[in-house]
Amino acid sequence: MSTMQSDIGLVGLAVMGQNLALNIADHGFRISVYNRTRETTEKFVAENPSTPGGIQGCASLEELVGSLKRPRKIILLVKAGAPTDSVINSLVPLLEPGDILIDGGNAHWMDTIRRERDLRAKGLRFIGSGVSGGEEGARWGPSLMPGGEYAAWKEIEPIWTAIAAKVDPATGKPLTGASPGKPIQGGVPCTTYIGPDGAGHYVKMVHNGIEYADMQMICEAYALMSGVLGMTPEECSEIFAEWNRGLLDSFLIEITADILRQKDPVTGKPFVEVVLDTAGQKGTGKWTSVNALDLGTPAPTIAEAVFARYLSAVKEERVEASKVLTGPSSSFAGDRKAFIQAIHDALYCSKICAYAQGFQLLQAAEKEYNWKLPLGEIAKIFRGGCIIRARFLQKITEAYERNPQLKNLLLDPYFKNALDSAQANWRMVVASAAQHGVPAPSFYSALAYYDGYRSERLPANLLQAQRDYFGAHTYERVDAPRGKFFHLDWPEPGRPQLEV
Ligand code: NBP
Repeated sequence: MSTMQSDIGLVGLAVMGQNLALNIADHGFRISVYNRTRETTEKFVAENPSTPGGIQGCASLEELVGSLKRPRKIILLVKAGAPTDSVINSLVPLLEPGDILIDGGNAHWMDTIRRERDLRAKGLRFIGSGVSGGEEGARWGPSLMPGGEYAAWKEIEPIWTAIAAKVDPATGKPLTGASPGKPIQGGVPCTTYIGPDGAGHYVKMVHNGIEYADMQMICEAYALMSGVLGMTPEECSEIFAEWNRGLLDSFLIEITADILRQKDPVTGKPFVEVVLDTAGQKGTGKWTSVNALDLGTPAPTIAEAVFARYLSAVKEERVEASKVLTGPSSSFAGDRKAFIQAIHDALYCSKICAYAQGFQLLQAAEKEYNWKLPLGEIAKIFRGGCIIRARFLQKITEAYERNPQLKNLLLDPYFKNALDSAQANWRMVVASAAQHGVPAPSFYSALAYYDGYRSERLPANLLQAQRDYFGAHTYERVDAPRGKFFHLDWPEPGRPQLEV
């Protein structure tokens, strides 16, 4: 065993743990690593003998804890849920007051709130840090969303800012080109202190909810190109590649262009045509939607994206239904080029709405959990490393810089103008999708959210009257102050109207 003390430790050497450990060691920090299955640790250390910082393999948690500088800092990258609690329980007796545990897994934020509170009672510090960007992000620079005690954050900040993705300060574009032992130098790091206890994991969850919507909207654009215009995957790929040079420039559009031109190595057919149309999920989109319902905040486009995956999952039922249920059989007779531009605009407008909903949810969570979330900074750290990184994020950053009190992104002048100029096309695409029977739930829902949010008066007046009628739930009047409730003594159903 080496006598040299490590800067940080890491437990859990699956995909994320191995890549994050290499990233940390590349930045000159010495790291001790431990994995429950010992062979994994031995193989990993043997395969990576020389990194700038050095990697020390540990056969036990005792050895790991003993190898660290004080206060000890240990990252957990094990399966979220019970395994995380199990590792924490094993570590607690080995630690000293002031030591810091950092959970980099996809924990539910309420678990993080609980763990932080329980560990604080034991004199230990706990950071729940969202880590976004998958395997590639972990290796070359993820977006990192840490929440917990501020002083504990200050202890890990030098490592977090070193290993995070970096963006160009002038353009906001991610800096690329890192290689083993040669990480990116300079740039603005994609990490910032998010807030107390579960705030970091909460923001990571909402990031994932937005990611669900982003992916679904791109799929709908593809469905319209193929379903309405009859375009081949290769033709769609060219359009996405072109869009990636404009306003929609983003990681997800870029990989969509790649995927659509990929051939299946077995059959030679376009790869997407041999992939079964049922989507899986790990639950963060559902958590986001459930929490939006709990907090009473509209996030319909994010929820639609989750429901779209559920609908995709009932494949056998859909195959049966397709033989029974009918739809329109209209063919497209318009200007194809103009329609493609309209799909672009519909995607852009819907994307603005999905982000507006995600950020509105963050604002609701601030009130619910007593946080002060740095919304502009959050948009900044999404610009690099993470799955939703996009040129567009720079505009959200600028919106919050212009007005830190912004109530909804739709109200920012940049986004208002974008919606003004693109909405005719957006409406046309939604109408065409309905006319051609192509399901585009996130486009529809985003448009309904936009129209609902900009409505001075919604039909909730009738709804409230219905509630008062059958349940005496009371109603507020347009000619009385808000918060003053009335009840009408309704007649029995079918009886004559009340005399006035
Ligand atoms: P997994 O989520 O597949 O977890 C596997 C790791 O957990 C292995 O190291 C395994 O050890 C360890 N583990 C388990 Br399972 N039960 C354990 C226990 N009771 N005690 C100790 N160790 C235990 O790994 P991953 O895909 O690398 O993800 C790690 C975390 O990062 C997860 O929370 C995940 O949600 C999150 N995340 C993943 C991604 C991604 O793209 N994969 C992105 C962002 C965040 P073993 O080798 O002995 O079985």
